[in-house]
Amino acid sequence: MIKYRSVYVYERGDDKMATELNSETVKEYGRDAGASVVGIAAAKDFDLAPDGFKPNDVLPECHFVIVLGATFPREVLNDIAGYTASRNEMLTKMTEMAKEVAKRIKAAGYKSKAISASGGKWVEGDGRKEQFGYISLKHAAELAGLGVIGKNYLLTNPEYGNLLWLSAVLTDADLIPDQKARYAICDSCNKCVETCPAGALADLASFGKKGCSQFFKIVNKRFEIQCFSCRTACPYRFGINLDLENQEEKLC
Ligand code: B12
Repeated sequence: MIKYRSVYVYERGDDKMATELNSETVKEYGRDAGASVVGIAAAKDFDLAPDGFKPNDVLPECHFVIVLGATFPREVLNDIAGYTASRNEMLTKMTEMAKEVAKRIKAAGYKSKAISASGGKWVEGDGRKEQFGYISLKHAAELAGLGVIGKNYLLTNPEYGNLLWLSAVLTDADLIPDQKARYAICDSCNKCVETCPAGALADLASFGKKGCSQFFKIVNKRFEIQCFSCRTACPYRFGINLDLENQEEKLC
């Protein structure tokens, strides 16, 4: 067996050369690709995801989900055109990052599948075709310890608030999952729910996709996202001032 940095090269039963990956190595792949945060979730913990949207539905051999997150400048929250352009750029970047990590994992001899930041399948529902991601990236990020999902239905991270964009990589490599965050946010705060012009956050159990989608518009042949108040209304949009030594802390 040859040790190279934190990577071991060994013979697999199927005679294929494989590099033994560990969690730190794949996180390094993520950071090398440009991610600011990387977490690992176990595929078996997605039992509450609907059938068809579990990691094993996408990659049957999947054991772990590596979740990548990166942020964008706060200033873009000040105008619609800047926000839309930055969002488009970030979604492309996040997808590229996932592809890069998946490629390196594959090169090490493991199965991998990139989950793009915005792609998904179109499914009939609610009187129209709706787009669903292959897996829910924010649930994946929550399981990977990258933060908690607030009433605004967004993943909120201690360092980057709700301004993270996400992508992921599924793999059959044997990794160690991160611990789920144990702190809670929101409590009696209802700012996002009250601010949402579509009332999309009124029922926590069912996000109002249709209402929210009305703010994704084509104006003068240009795509515009005209609302992101679920992000800006949150007191923790730029981060949660947490005492991470004491994760039981309650906020808001
Ligand atoms: C389609 C889509 C939309 C649609 C529908 C949104 C929706 N919430 O369903 C529209 C166009 C309306 C939209 C709007 C926005 N979106 Co959007 N969207 C997506 C996309 C591409 C797919 C979502 C999806 O279908 N997931 C799969 C389905 C099955 O999951 P779900 O509907 O969320 O899950 C429900 C159940 O199925 C179940 N569930 C599903 N999986 C699991 C797993 C576990 C473990 C559990 C317990 C439960 C569970 O729980 C949910 C409640 O019932 C994702 C990228 C992705 N792949 O996740 C981005 C994504 C969720 N969007 C994102 C963002 C930022 C937005 C906007 C803020 C954009 C904007 N206006 O600026 C808004 C606001 C959304 C909000 N507050 O939730 C980010 C969220 C980042 C973050 N920090 O949380 C994502 C992750 C994109 C990205 N790559 O970063 N979006």
